[in-house]
Amino acid sequence: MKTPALCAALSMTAIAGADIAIQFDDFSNTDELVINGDAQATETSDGTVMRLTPSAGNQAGSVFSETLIEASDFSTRFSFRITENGGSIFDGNTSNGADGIVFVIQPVDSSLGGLGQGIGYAGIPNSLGVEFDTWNNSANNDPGQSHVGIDINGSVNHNSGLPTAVVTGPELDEFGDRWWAWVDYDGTTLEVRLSLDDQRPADPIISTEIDLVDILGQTTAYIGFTSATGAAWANHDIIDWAYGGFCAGDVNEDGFVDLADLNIVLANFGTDNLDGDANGDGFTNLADLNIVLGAFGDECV
Ligand SMILES: [Ca+2]
Ligand SMILES: [Ca+2]
Ligand SMILES: [Ca+2]
Ligand SMILES: [Ca+2]
Repeated sequence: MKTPALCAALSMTAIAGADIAIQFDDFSNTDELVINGDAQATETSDGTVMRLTPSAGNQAGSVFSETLIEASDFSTRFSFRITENGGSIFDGNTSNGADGIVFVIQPVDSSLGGLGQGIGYAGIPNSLGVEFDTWNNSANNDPGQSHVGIDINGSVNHNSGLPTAVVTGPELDEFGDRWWAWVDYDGTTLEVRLSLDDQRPADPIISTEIDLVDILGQTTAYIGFTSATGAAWANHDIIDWAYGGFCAGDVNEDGFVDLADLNIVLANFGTDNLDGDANGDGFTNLADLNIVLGAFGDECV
């Protein structure tokens, strides 16, 4: 399949950018962030992290981009560590770290939601949250102590009738581990991946359809994180973070647009096989080939 046109297109791929809007390898420089409540950059053995809450009771903190950023589609990757869990144990929990971390997209840079079970997110309108919840609150229909869920419009109640999703499995309540998370939204489907190493898993733990622009009421937003503590607590640290446009050409979803993706598109070319369908229109054809070539060589965030 070595047509002259294809070779020419491949040679141009060096100009393709990954469209990364936010990149923090650490948080020694927070000039481009708005930091609210009890959050502050803190030196730890992981380097200078963004400590959303310290290990103390009734804390709440948030951090957001200082500018509005495109949110109609996106990919983001971050790692976090929750340490020094302490406080009371009740409400069906078996250890005392609380309350977790929420990745949040919403339209006000100073937003900070409720303490404790609110995870710093409760009550923020026109918002999407991906919660990494470490404390069982029966009042919120939490499925157990450690879980990952999608929150909409400031509600942390998993039984609110909103298009939320929640899964158990990752043992966030082991505490002390470094977790890597990936959240990808192609304009239709939101996917969440989680791992104890920096290798992006093939399969998401959550995949759910949402209309984020409808939720936000706009196409741009402030992007960041919230956390809180209550009668139980922990340090909630974001170690590193990147955010950019959805990596459209990555049809095998391994975090890179490369020869593997090109081969998948070519192998399915002219069919309605979705494996090579980069633009989600139900067909694998020239439009998808152009997307892969346009992003060829990109590493997704
Ligand atoms: Ca909870
Ligand atoms: Ca929850
Ligand atoms: Ca790929
Ligand atoms: Ca297509």
